[in-house]
Amino acid sequence: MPEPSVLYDTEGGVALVTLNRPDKLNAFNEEMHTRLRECLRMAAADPGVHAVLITGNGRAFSAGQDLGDRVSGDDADLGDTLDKLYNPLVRTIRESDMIFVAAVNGVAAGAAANLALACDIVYAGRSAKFIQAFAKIGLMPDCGGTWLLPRLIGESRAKAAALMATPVSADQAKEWGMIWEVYDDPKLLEEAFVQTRSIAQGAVKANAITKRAMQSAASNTLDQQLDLEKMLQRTLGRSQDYKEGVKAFMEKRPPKFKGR
Ligand code: LHQ
Repeated sequence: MPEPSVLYDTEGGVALVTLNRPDKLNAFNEEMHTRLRECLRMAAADPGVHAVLITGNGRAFSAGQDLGDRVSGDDADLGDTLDKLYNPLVRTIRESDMIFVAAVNGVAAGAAANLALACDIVYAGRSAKFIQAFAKIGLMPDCGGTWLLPRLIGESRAKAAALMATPVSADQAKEWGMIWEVYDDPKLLEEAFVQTRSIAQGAVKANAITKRAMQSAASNTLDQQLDLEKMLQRTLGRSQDYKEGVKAFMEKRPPKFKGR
C-alpha cells in the first residue's frame, strides 16, 4: 500500500502532521487536501490534542498547488479551487481553538507559504525559503496572503515579495517579524516539537482565548479590544487553571493545568 500523502501522529498533546509527497516537493493535489482535512478532523476530535505541528517530508515544506493537478486547463476555475480546498484550510487554522505551529523545513512556495504563515507560530530551518511564487505563473497571492503579509511585514515588503516572487530567506523572514524563530535544519523539528508540546501542555483554555483575542485586534478599535479583554479575562479569572497557576506560583512548583 502506498504511504499516505499526509502522515499523522500524536504525542504529548501534539498532532504531528507531515506533508508527504517528497518527490513533488509536497505540492498539494486534491488527494492530499482530502487527507489533510481528515488529519485535522482527527486532531480536532481527539480531546488529548491541543496543538497541531505541520511540517514537510524531504527537502521542502511544500511547493504549493500541484501545477499538474487539473488547475491549468481551459475549464479550470481557480476561485472554485480556493473555495473548496484552500480557504476552508485557512479558516480551520485561524478559527480553531487549537494552536497551529508550522515547522518550515525547506522551500514553502505559493499557497503553501501562506498556509504556513496563517499558523499561530512559525519556525523555519536555516535553509528554508518563503516564495510568493504566484507572479511567476500569472497569479496573485492567495490563502490569505494579501491580508496577512502586509500585516506581518508591511505593505512595501509584501508588495515587493509578491510582485517579484523574490525568495525570502528564513533569517530575513525572522528579521522582518514574518516568523518567530530559525533553527539549524537538523534541529528544526525537535525544537519546534518541544515548544509545541509545551504550549499543548500549558493552559489550553487561556491559549485558545489569547489566539482569538489577538486575531480580533485586526478589525477592532482599541476601545473594543479593551472591552473584549475585560470580558475574556473575567472568564479566565474564574477558571480552575488560573487558581492552579497562582497556587503553583505561591508554592514555587510548576502548575498542573487541566484546561478548565
Ligand atoms: C512541482 C511543483 C508544483 C507540481 C515542484 N507542482 N510539481 C494555484 C492554483 C489553484 C488554486 C489555488 O492557488 C494556487 C496557488 C499556488 O500555490 S500557485 C504556486 C504554485 N507553486 C509554484 O509555482 C512553485 C513551482 N515550483 C518551483 O518554483 C520550484 O520547484 C521550487 C522553487 C519550489 C523548488 O525548486 P527546486 O528546488 O529547483 O526543485 P525543482 O523545481 O527541480 O522541483 C523538484 C520536482 O518537484 C520537479 O519534478 P521532477 O519530476 O522534474 O523532479 C518539479 O516539477 C516538482 N514540482 N513544484 N508546484
